[in-house]
Amino acid sequence: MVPNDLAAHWMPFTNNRAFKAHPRMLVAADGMFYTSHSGASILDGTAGLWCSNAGHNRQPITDAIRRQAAELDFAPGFQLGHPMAFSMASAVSAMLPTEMNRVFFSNSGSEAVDTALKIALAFHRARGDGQRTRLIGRERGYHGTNFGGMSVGGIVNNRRTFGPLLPGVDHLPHTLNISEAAFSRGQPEWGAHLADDLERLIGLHGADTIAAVIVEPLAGSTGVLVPPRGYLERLREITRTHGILLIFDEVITGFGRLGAPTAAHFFGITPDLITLAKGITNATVPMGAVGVSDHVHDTVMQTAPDGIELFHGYTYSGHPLACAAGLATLELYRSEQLFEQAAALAPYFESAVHRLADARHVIDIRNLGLVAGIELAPRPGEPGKRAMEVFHHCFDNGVLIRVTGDIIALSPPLIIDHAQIDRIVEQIGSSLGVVR
Ligand code: PXG
Repeated sequence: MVPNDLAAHWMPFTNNRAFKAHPRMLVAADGMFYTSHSGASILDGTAGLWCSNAGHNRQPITDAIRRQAAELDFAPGFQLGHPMAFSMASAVSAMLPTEMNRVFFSNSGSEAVDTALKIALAFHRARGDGQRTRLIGRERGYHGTNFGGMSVGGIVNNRRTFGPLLPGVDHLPHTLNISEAAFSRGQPEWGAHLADDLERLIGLHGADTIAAVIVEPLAGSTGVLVPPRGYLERLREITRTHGILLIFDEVITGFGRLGAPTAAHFFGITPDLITLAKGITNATVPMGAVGVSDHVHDTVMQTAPDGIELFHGYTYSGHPLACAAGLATLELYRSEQLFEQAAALAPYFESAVHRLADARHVIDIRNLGLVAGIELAPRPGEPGKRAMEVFHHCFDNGVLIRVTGDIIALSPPLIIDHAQIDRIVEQIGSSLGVVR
């Protein structure tokens, strides 16, 4: 083994050639900080990848994983069970809206999304409505990288290489409009009418062909798209009227990101299915989940013939280590009141990020909960370059941010304090002063 040979690892969503020419490695993490391979301390402005919500190296979680590995490392989950999976499902469902009492486990957000889409199809078929197979996503939506999620997703670079994808998919328009809603604080006033586009798609395809609509309540990956006031309410109303299931992809918004257990709580809107991952185990062990409303679950169960009711699952659905990590994580969120803490921090965070309104290159800032997007004007002829240089400059000066295109996205651990928020904002400000 050659420890410093970088060739074999084909890195995900990475400019491999650039990285391998100039590697930036993380070798340790604790609380709000990473340690880089050169020993530098890096303030984590992104909770890893929107996932280490309680901060890093939290002892109750790492202890639980250690204990579980020594006690029951793995148990088959098909036709057999182990107690932690049932406890974890109960703990997750207790955190979900009251009508949502069933949980199906996967190992990632992508798998949670494909699971939710399949459950939606199974639901309609169970009702004798098996012609409802169409799935509606949204432009600029990100639902992971498996075929279902990629198909309902709305990111051209993630789609164009991989053929025709799922048939029978259509997309709503995205909700970002900088000319109407620049520098909005919280939910923009403009844009609720964009949900009415669903009526157009229903007119085009027929409601009786549509199984589900999937959206991120707040779109993270494609640059922080905050839902306009009234938009999600309207989507809920239209889907309910037409017997279409509504799926909230809460892989990012679940577990306190908006200062509530889920975005469904935050917005007061209950979808039929919720996809979760990331913060479910504080990102320590891979795990995803789908929260399923009772009416969806019961319909599938009640009409299934004797035998396996849903032909779906993964070797590692409800893996013991993930369940142990998840139970310790949910308990930590509760005992430290981290969702409430995030809600309390949100106004300070909002004022801090909006201080960058006059910084060089900035054309928009938008925020909700502990999420912010800072959009830069692209450098002519070099889209994405400017933000990538800001990313590198921040990293080399001890602050981890995330960039997508020319948008900076911030999503710090919920344990961040005021001084650390200021530090991140000041670093971005000075990096913006340096890049061309
Ligand atoms: N849905 C949503 C809303 C996501 O944000 C996924 C599904 C897929 O999850 P997995 O666990 O399969 O990766 C995601 C993932 C970024 C970034 O920087 C965001 C994600 C992943 C990696 C980077 O914005 N979100």
